[in-house]
Amino acid sequence: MRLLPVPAGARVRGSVGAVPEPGVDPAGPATEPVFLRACRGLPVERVPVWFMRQAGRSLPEYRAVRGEGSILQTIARPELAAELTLQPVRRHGVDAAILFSDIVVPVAAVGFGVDVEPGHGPVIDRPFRSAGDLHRLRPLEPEIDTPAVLETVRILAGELRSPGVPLIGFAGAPFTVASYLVEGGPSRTYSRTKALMHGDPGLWSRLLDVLADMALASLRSQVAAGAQAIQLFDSWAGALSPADYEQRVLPASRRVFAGLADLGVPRIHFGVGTGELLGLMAGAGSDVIGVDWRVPLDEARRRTAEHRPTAVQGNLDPALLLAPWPVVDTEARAVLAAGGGQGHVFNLGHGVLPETDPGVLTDLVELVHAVPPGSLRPAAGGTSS
Ligand code: 1CP
Repeated sequence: MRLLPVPAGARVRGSVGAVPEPGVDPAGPATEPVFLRACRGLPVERVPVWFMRQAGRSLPEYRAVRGEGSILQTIARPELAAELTLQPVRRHGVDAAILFSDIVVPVAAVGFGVDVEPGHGPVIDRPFRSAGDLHRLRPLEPEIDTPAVLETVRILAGELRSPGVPLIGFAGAPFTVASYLVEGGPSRTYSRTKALMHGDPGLWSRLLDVLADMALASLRSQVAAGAQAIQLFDSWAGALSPADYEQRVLPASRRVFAGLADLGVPRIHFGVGTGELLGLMAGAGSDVIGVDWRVPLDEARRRTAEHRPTAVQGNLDPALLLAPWPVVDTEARAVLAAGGGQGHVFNLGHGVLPETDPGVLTDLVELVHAVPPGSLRPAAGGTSS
């Protein structure tokens, strides 16, 4: 497949619009993309925006080229994966691209026996049940085990250089990946996972350590190949009590963030339903805290202030994109106001729903870009407090 270049300036706003001339931006180097500056808490000329699951079934051009079968096969084709990553950048003019991959790619790559069923999610052939399963999770050697992913990152780093749109690399956090391995697939209760966590704490902590090493190796390799920021998805951490999270999950995630510190790229930490965990999650050491729609961003800043993350990311309820536009407009402006205009990366509270009208996403990007950050009241209890 031939990659279509990102047309200079078309919808890609990274290099057009109200960007100050080089050298006159008090925020620092005007050449640093607005998404990266927002992640670092620096002043911005507009609030940057991207969407979790921005690639995918909401886009007709995705359905046109994606084909049948498991997305693992798609991820194994660098030109196709790069094209799918670029589609939402071209269409919506978002301020960041997210690599087209999946959180189960590293465990699949070391041969644990994982597939991703269309419309369902990851499915494990032989779920993780006992200490005997640990040897099935050998250390990840990214250049050998996931060469296609790294080739995709390299292609994208080249394609995105001139529009100045950063690429976000990602990995699943140890808990969320462990939940798939132990449950055997998506779960509502995480009962087997919690039973293992409490029934055999030693094995649980060894499992999380192995998965932390894998996430770290994968993320470091993505950054080395050209990713300019990373996100650790602990999507299902919200299923945990604060005590379980703190004692049995947080240490492994903290190790992942600490192991990335020397790279100097913004590190984002995200989970769903994590309102009661935000303070603890901030203690894992990310630069940016991703927040779902249940907690307003100014309140999220208060809950995480002790650890001084440089930015918050979120948090419009993705379901609201199916409501009439005036609702989207009002709610998006409320998110912007709570975000306070600085140290805020606009996003949804979770991934784009497949039934979302892509035109609404494009209009939402325009709206976010049109609101001057200076007009947004400073967030109470912000990071400077
Ligand atoms: O634009 C993008 O974000 C696309 C890249 C991407 C990302 C960031 C994909 C492709 N997957 C992911 C991460 C991912 N995968 C997460 C963390 C983000 C989140 O919370 O949504 C999780 C939990 C998964 C696991 C997974 N893979 C699920 C969830 C299952 C569950 O437990 O409810 C599903 C449905 C998949 C399949 C998948 N991954 C990606 C796509 C485009 C799809 C759907 C493809 C298909 O239906 O065939």
